[in-house]
Amino acid sequence: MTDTDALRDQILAEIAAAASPEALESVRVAAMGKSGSVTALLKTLGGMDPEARSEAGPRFNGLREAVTAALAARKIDLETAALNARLIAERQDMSLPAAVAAAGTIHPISQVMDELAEIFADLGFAVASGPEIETDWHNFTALNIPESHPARAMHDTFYIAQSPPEGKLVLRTHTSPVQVRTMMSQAPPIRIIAPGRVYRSDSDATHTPMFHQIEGLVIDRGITLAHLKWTLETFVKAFFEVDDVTLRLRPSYFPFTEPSVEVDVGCSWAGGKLSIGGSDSWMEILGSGMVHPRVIAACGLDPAEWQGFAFGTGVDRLAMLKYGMTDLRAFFDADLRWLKHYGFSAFDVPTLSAGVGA
Ligand code: 2NL
Repeated sequence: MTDTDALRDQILAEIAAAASPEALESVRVAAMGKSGSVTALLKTLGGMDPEARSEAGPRFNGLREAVTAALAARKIDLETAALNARLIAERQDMSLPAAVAAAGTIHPISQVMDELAEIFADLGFAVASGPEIETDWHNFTALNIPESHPARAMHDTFYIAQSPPEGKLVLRTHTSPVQVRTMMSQAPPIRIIAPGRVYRSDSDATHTPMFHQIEGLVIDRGITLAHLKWTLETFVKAFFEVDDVTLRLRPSYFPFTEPSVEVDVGCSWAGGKLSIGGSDSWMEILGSGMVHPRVIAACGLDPAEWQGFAFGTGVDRLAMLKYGMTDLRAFFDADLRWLKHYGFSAFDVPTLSAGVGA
């Protein structure tokens, strides 16, 4: 055995014994680095006579190639082993459930708002929103309720004490100012619903100082009471999931509509339980009418060219009628047991088929 063979066997044994990429790198530097053993051997070729060099050259190069190949092979082995170890350590069980069940529930008011948006979106209505602190002009004056008009007192308004001199600020008493703003900023035709919080200074078993309202507005040419009746009928059928609804339109008065109608839905109380449909009994569900020409003019449109209808109702009341709650105040108590009982799953798509009538 030559010295070269002995050196090769020693280096190959060190390579085989290297247990980590760092250890392998130390072996490589000790053999092939600038002052490594193989490098030193190769350097001696320069000082040999031609005969000795032609014998030693192939032997030394054979050594270099064997060491290079063994280093490369061991490097791959160590990298593969490291990757396998990592894959085992970071193993994920893909069959485990993605998440634990959500603890919270969707509040019935949010659910009903989603249902309403869904129903009216199908009819071509967009959802509009606006500020909850309003000018007295947008909340009252534009709606044909002038200062000193008794209708202002009807609304139990919360006034903001620090109002600017150019006009009093109020907490909006209805979502009508959203529609006023839409008429002033968008060209007709307009088809919108305006759901949201409204405020009135009133508090008992059936009134809370903050409650939720939804109003709807259509402005176009040639709009009549017939369009209003069809729209409300289609809405009530979809919301209460009944086909044989009967609506009763009663003459009424709102300053912002002329004529004004209150809308009752036929229902029955068989077995002490409310069900929508038929005409045994009547339940008032909406106020509505043809938008007053003065309101159209106040919003900058020509009432000779543009007509429309509007309606408004309480979201909290609609939720109670559909899902069977009896006390309005419980909506705002944040009682977890109530929310678990009446709330909806966060993963529910707002379907129209979860009500007591389903
Ligand atoms: C009700 C009645 C109603 C309207 C709201 C309205 C809005 C504009 C113009 C004309 Cl911008 N009208 N809204 C019309 C009739 C009735 O609400 O009982 N709400 C709880």
